[in-house]
Amino acid sequence: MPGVHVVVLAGGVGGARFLSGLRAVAGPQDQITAVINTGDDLTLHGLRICPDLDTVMYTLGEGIDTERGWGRAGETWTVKAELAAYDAEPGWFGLGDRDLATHLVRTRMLDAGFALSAVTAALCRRWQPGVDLLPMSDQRVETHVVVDTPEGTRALHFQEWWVRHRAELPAREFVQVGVADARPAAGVLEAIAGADVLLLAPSNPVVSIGTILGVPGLRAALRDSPAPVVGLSPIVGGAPVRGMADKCLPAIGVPTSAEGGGRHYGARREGGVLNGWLVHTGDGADVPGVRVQAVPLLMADAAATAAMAAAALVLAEDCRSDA
Ligand code: FO1
Repeated sequence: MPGVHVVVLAGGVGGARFLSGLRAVAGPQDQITAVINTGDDLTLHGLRICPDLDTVMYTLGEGIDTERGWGRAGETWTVKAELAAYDAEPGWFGLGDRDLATHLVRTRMLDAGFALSAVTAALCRRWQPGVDLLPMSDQRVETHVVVDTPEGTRALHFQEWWVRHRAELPAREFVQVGVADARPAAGVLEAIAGADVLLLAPSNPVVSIGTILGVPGLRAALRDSPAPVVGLSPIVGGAPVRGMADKCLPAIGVPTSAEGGGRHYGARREGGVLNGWLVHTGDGADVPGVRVQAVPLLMADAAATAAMAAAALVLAEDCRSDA
């Protein structure tokens, strides 16, 4: 049987876990392309940091700190302490010594003129993630969060909102700075056009999947693809499994529910992107025009995550017969 090409849109921690489950159920002939959110990226101490790309690369490359879900296993923080000794701001974003090597190599290659997609491929030669790892765009897109502060309305970089303020400042709006001038990264449109299955990982629908779908041309590529599009709900039982989707969805007027998420992505036949929507067992979701199925969606361990990925592929085949 010829291999299947699965293209997955994903963010960081949830996306990385899901991709490891998908890789586990893929056959040797199958190909997986991961299109990763870069709206969380930031420049600190002169270094370009790509949290979601690194989380996926480290997770699939077996180098992730599984407790934190980000950064390297066996990490040390000597440079961080030295920076603090110099009062070198910001101190609220933890850069580990091992992790710094990734940012140094990435920044050097970007400064030499390599596109982020080429830099990512070079870094993956070390990590061998077993999937083709692509940034959503080779142009810089940065998510900023509009919040009210005692000093007035401010736009914070997503990382400052999430890491420094733990998303405690109510988000009024999310703005993807630079997205209007961005284009899908090299290889992204080709992968989507050649996909047999398209999946939206259980990542944040606003700042991860939403940011990817906001790159000009990307949403249209999904809709024009002959492949079925299946999404997995990141909201289980009315709350996000991890992360801050519940702090993001109200800002765009979407209920924090499996149904809200599915309706937000929308049915393909009505201008949205979904053919199928996987929700957690027990979560109802009426999403007109979309085939909804309930399966366990808690990525508690490798077996559960693999079962989720397999269910997504089965639903995609059911949807193919719909198309
Ligand atoms: N998250 C934190 O909560 N605190 C940190 O100090 C922190 C540092 C950090 C460094 C590199 C990296 O790749 C990720 C890091 N993260 C940290 C996680 C990051 O905020 C998230 O992975 C995503 O951006 C949100 O999904």
